[in-house]
Amino acid sequence: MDVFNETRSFDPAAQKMLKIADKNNYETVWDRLEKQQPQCGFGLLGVCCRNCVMGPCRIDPFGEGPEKGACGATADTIVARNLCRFIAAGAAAHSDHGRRPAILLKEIAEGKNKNYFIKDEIKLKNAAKRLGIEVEGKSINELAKEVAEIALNDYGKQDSNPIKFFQGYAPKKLKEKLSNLENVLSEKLNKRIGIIPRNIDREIVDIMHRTHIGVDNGPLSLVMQGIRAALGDGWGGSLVATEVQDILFGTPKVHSVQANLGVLKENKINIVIHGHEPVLSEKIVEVSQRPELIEYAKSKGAEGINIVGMCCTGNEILMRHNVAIAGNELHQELAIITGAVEAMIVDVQCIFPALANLSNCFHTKFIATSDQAAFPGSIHIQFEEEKADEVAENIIKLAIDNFPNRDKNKVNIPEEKKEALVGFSTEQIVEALGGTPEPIVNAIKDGKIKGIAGIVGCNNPKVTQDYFHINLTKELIKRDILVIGTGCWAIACAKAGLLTLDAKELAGGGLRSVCETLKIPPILHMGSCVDCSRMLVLAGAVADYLGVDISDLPLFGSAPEWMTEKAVSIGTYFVASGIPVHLWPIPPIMGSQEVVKILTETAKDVLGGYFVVEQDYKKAADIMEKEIIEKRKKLLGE
Ligand code: BF8
Repeated sequence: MDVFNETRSFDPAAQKMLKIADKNNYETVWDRLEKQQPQCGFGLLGVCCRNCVMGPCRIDPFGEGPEKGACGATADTIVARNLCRFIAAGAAAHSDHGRRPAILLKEIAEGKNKNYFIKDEIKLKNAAKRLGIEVEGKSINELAKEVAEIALNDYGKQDSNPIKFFQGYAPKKLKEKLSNLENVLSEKLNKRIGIIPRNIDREIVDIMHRTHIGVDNGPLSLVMQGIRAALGDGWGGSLVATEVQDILFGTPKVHSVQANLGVLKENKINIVIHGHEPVLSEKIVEVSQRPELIEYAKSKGAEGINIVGMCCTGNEILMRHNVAIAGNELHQELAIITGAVEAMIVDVQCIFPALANLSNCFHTKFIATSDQAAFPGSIHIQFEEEKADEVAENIIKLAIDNFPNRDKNKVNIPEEKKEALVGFSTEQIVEALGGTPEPIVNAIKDGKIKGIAGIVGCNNPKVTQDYFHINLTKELIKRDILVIGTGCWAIACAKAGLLTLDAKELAGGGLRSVCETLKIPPILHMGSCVDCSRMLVLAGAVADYLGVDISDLPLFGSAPEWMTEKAVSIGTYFVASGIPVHLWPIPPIMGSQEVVKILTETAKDVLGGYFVVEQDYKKAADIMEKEIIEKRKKLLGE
């Protein structure tokens, strides 16, 4: 038994690969994190300010050193400003992702891009209706242009009205609640407070402005702007990404794929697509099936081309195609260490720059493709939407040409892989329910299901990889709580074999019977991290169906192994939409009692959602279950 590697990952495939890494001195994220110890205590508490060059300043949390920065900013101000900048970066990453497909949709509608076409006309029409567009008598291209223009306008308009995506998709009570809260807080602080997003980009710029030295120093005012930017992500940028990608590439349908490093094939050209944006990877999947490329692969001694996903690009592709997923965030280096990857193709977000060096230990071509992302040491092949077919073909050919360079002595593909049922878009869940949320509502009323937990987020080498994800999920289904989720959590569950109909055996009796009736697993994969918007839309649909606020529903969120700024944005828009959220590790806010109070107590009073931090998965499940039971009772008037 390798205890050391068991503390690094819960995944047997990862443990095997880490052994190989140790033996051969291949450096991984775990090694680099170890070298960072001890990490900066000021940074961990959020009390370090680098927003001007009178600094960097830091506040002594024990009251023995400086209590204020050079400008006079207190720990409360500094922590709130840092939190806001975290949210701004996360919301920017998600929302900028959404902009690309929206621009592409417009270009297709105008006939300017012939590489792509609209796959899901029903989704387009539904989106148009939601956005208040008259559908009758219009062509598909006319509708696509209007939807794209509304989306792009939500990024760029200068009036103060709510963004159209929020207006069209958010449930009634949430809109009322946030509008009332704006008035109440404005009166209380004697200062105008806005919470409903006016423009997806503007709320992010607003944060960068107000966190500049000498602007907003009020913790509550700052946190509210953070919430506004996060709502602009959840009900804006991420929602645009999900909706438009569904229109372009098809709304996911339930199907089965395989997950974990065992999906790499010894006899095929292995191409790993990693990152977040599916525009190029959709093309790679499509082009890789061309007979002439398969023949070309055979001419180099391979039996074919094996495209597999990693992280959220992987999730996007797996949701819409029968494409296996090699792993989540902490698997990205391990995939290369298998020695069997001809090319790792990356776009944006969550991609370790360390992949460049590691690839040099193998024959793997590390190929960057986005104009926004540079990875020193990588090969850059610029992706352009209008040349998508050509770029995809060039990349695949490069991978094929690299096959003869594979060193058979270095190939170590672990056998681990599991079947996983995926593709649970909101539409598929509603379809499984027979067209209305009624069966789920009834199951909650009957007590067969206590409520629903949405789990999201990353891996973080500070937490044993997948340990919290898997154990919390099992604990929740055992307690008759249906679990839905996205991102690296979903991949963790897929690798652990939890995304199957058989997983109902691990569920409590009530949830098991619901799974049997509806023929669904007790754990539903809803997509990539931008697809957390699917969870919002689903929660909103149930709230509107019952005529209640989302905060009245027995729901709880969790990000048990989070690490990115995007995860903070997601957690914040869940909380702002009325869903309490559990987090582990602790976010860098503990240096301010006031910010902690706003996020854990004030938020509960005014939004219904709030944050809670817990390191132990059983205790986290206790907290979630208790709240869910209370909400359920209240909802039923018990
Ligand atoms: O957007 S879960 S590590 S891959 S941030 Fe990144 Fe976190 Fe994974 Fe996807 Ni989401």
